[in-house]
Amino acid sequence: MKTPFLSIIIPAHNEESRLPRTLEQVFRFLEEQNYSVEVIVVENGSSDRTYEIAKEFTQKHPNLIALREENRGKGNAIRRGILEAQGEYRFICDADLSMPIEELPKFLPPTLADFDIAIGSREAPGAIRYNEPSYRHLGGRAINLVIRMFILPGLNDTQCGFKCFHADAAETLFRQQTLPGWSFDIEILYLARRKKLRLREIPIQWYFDPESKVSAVRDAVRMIGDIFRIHLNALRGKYDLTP
Ligand SMILES: Nc1nc2c(ncn2[C@@H]2O[C@H](COP(=O)(O)OP(=O)(O)O)[C@@H](O)[C@H]2O)c(=O)[nH]1
Ligand SMILES: [Mg+2]
Repeated sequence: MKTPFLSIIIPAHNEESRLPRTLEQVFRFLEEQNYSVEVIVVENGSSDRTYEIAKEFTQKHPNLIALREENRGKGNAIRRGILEAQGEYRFICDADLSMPIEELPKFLPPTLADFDIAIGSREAPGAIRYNEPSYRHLGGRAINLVIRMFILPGLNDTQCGFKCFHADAAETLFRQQTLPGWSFDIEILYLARRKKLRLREIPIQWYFDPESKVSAVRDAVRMIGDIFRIHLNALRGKYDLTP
């Protein structure tokens, strides 16, 4: 296949219940688009049939690639998918489709122009959150406050699972990624800012899904350690930060 316009990267861990419906919705949507696209599911560490299900879908959809990553963690899966992708634009998409796939054009030309990275935001003006219990929203806001105070001032939602990268930005940033887990977004956005890439926040519609793999307390504590690690890496010259 010649370079596709778009690669959609779906990280999947124990997603046998959510993945089939998501893939069906994604491919139904893509049938109506007039650009070339590849879809890449990256599974790791599952104890269920997630990978087998993705493989089965490849028989119906030749532009679907199912990858199994050896190293654990969402960050490792995303990095593998992004760097194996060929698309001019590379879109990360959570397997629960908590953002309806119909929102995708907001992240792409011709709707969006002059950007290197476009991140879905559940906080930007115009965003709508559906069904989210207030304790979850509050927890998320507390984590975001820490992120804004210590590493990414001004960014009101760094953890949303829907982000689009131009191929050049994707290659530059993900080759430098060191974090294997949930905090990879923070490292990538930190690098993007230091490198003065053009970052856009896209307000989205977002539906709360109670089936979450994030453990509020454990992952929040780990995230604080990861913020520290990013600053340390930068101080030690581990990143290429030239704009
Ligand atoms: N490949 C891979 N995907 C993961 C891992 N952990 C989470 N994910 C995926 O990350 C996405 C978001 O997970 P979800 O449980 O919906 O988290 P939440 O919406 O942030 O609460 C889903 O597509 C998960 O399958 C992991 O260790 N490996
Ligand atoms: Mg989710």
